[in-house]
Amino acid sequence: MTRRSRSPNQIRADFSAAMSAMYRTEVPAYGDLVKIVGQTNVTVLNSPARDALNLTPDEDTTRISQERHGAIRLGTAAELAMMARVFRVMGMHPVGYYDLSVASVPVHSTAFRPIARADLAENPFRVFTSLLRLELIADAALREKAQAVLDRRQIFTETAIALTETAEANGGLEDGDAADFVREVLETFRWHPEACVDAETFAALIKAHRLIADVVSFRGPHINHLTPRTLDIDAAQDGMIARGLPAKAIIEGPPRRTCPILLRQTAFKALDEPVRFPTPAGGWHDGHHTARFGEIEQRGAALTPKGRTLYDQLLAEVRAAVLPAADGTNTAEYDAKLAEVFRKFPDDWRKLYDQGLAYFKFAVTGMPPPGTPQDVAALLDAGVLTLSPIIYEDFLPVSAAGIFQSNLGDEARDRVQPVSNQQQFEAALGVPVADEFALYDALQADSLAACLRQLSGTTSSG
Ligand code: OOG
Ligand code: NI
Repeated sequence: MTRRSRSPNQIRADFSAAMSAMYRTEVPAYGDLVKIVGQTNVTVLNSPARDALNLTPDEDTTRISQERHGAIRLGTAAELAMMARVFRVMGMHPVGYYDLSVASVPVHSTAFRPIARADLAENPFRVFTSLLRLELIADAALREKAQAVLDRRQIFTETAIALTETAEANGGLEDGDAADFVREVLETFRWHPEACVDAETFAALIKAHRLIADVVSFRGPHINHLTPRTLDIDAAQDGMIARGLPAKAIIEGPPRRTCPILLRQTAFKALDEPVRFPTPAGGWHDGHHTARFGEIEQRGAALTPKGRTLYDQLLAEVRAAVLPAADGTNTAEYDAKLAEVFRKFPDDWRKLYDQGLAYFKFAVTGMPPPGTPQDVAALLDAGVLTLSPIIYEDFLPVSAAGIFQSNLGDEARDRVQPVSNQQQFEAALGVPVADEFALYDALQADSLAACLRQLSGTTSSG
C-alpha cells in the first residue's frame, strides 16, 4: 500500500470542517446561524440578484456557505510563534497587522490565510489571531500574576507539536499523519469550562479588561467564533433577528452598494455560558463567562491604498457624527449617515478603476479594432478588455474592534492607551507579516500582463 501525502489545502479544508462540526455542538446557536445563512444563500442563488454577485467560473456554489474565518486570542509570544508553525502546515500565512489598541482592546493581530488565488479558491479558511498585550494592564501585581498563569500553560498537545515537526522536516504530511494532526490541533481550539484561575483572580482580570480575563483564565485559546459567507448580509441580519438570535446592533463596514467593497460583517453577541473556578479546598465554584459567538461576512473589492484612505476618512466622518450604540438605539440614524457619507465613494467599477481606488483582474473579451491605442483605458472603452474586482481577503481594524466590543460591552471602551507596535508583534511571531496591498497589487499586475501578452500575440500573428 502506498502512502499518499495530503496537501496543505486539503489539511486546511479538513481542519475547517472539523472545527465547524465541533463548534456547532459546542455553541448550538451557531448551528442556527449556519442554517439562516444557508437558506439566505439559496434564495439569492435562485434569484435575479445572482447575476450581480460576480461569481467566478471556478466558484463552487455548493460550498458557498462554508466558513470563511474564525478567531482566537493567544496569551504569549511563544504561543503565537508555535501557532504560526501549525498554520503553515495548513498553507496559512500571516498577512497584515491590526492594532486594536486604537479601539481600547489590548491586543494586536494578524490573519493567517492562504495567499495564492488557487489556494483561496480551494479553501478560503483563515484565522484572525490576536496576541494579548499584557503590558497594557496598568496594575503591576495583576500583570505579573497573569503572566505567571500564562507561562504555566501548554496549549498544544505533544502529538500536535511532534506532527508539526514531522511536516517541517518532510515538507508535508502523509494521509494518516494529516488526520492525526487535524484531530490534535483541534484540541487547542476546544472550549474548557474549567477555569485555571480562582474566582477572585477572574474577577480582578475582568475588572482590568474582559478580554484579558478571557485569554488568561482558561486552558487554551478556545475558538471564539466562526464566520460563514452570506450572499446577502442585510437579509441574514433580518433572519437572525427574526429567529431571536441576539444580533449585533449594526453591520460593520461599508454600506450596501451596487459595487460592493471590502468587507461587511455582523454577529450574534456572545452567549452567557456556565464556567467553574477552582476553590482552595479542591472543589469548584460555579460562575459564568461570555466569550463565544457567531459571525457572518460578505466581501467585495479590495481597495488600493488610495481607496482605503478614502474609506477610512469617510468612516471616520460617519463615526464622528453618529457613534453606534451597542443597545441599537441609534442604528437607523447610523445606517442613514453611513449611506449618506458613502455617496462620496464612487459606486461604478469603471470609475473605481479609473480613479485608482480598487484592484481588478482583467479578461480579454474582444479583438482590438485597428488603431486602438495600447493603453488600458482605451482597451476597456473598446470592449477588448473587461474588468472584474479582486475580492478583499483581509480584515478591517474598526470593524474588528466593533466585533470585539459587541462582545465586551460598551464599558470596555476608552481604557487602554493606544501604542501600535508591529515590530514587537513580528518579533513574537518569528517572521514579518505579508503586506496585503503588495499581494493585491501583484495579482492585478499579473492579470493585466497576461492579457496584454495575449493581445500582442493576437496582433502580431494576425
Ligand atoms: C476577533 C474579532 C475580529 C473580525 O472578523 O474582524 C474578527 C476576536 O473577537 O477575537 O474576527
Ligand atoms: Ni470575525
